[in-house]
Amino acid sequence: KQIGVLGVPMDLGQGRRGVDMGPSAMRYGRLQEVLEGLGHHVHDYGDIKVPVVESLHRQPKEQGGMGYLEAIRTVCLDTIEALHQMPAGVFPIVLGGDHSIAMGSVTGASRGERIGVIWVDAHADFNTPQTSPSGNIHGMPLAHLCGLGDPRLVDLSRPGAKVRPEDVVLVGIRSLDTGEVKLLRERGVTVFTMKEIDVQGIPAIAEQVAAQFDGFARVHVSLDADVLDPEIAPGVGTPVAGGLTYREAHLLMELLADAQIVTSLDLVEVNPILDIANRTARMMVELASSLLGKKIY
Ligand code: DIR
Ligand code: MN
Ligand code: MN
Ligand code: MN
Repeated sequence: KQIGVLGVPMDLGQGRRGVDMGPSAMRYGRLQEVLEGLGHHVHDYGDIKVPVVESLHRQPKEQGGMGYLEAIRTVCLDTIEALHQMPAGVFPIVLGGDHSIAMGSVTGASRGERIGVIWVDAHADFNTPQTSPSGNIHGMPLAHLCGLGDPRLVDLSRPGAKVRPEDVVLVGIRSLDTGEVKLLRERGVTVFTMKEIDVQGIPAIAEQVAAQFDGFARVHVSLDADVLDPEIAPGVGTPVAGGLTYREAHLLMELLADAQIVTSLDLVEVNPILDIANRTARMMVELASSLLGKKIY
């Protein structure tokens, strides 16, 4: 494959500093060498410019992270533009940054067409500014991709939803806000919580995901590091106990690779300041290599 790597060092979508260093941490974790070792050709397009928090003036009346909405919007638009610059047929890997970058990455990867989304996360990120208890925009990208919430984040590059809620599958969920539960049910999103993973196992879930996206020209995996158990991925801003094990996470990526449906990937929410010796970034690199076809036999 031809792979295009793009860094989006965004930390405006949430409050814990350091997630802007995620792209560097995954590059230091040898993302490019590992993927080239699998026989892929990798071109790194560098980083999107993201304003530092200290340079922004927040409106005091705007609660929480909503004060950074305009800056996040601009970064997402630049991300879309950068992805559109990649030649068609390139497999984009977008390095976060917090998960608010996915409004840009998924929109850019879709190239204006129908796209399936596999959102692998402890959280659903399906809040709107109205339902969000935190005001953090990294808890809202999937809702905005589905057309819900603030029009300034919904109408990126063109008006309206970029993803149909019935084309979204959540995997690894174990923390939902009340408003999210209601919206997810109303919109008909497919949700595999940790309970379903425990009961059915990863193979049955991977099979259902592959069946749902059979025949799709574009399927995007958005991988939030906090889906992993905090014991193996401590470098995240919002850890939740009881996450995917090393083996479950790899098996999911391997089975998605076997299904040959995935056409783009985000690796987000790695926070090196909270990490132990870059463990979480290296884990994300390993998972990317499993998704991109690593086989030992
Ligand atoms: C919570 C946490 N649902 C919120 N979301 C996180 O702030 O909206 N997403 N941590 O990754
Ligand atoms: Mn200024
Ligand atoms: Mn997330
Ligand atoms: Mn999360």
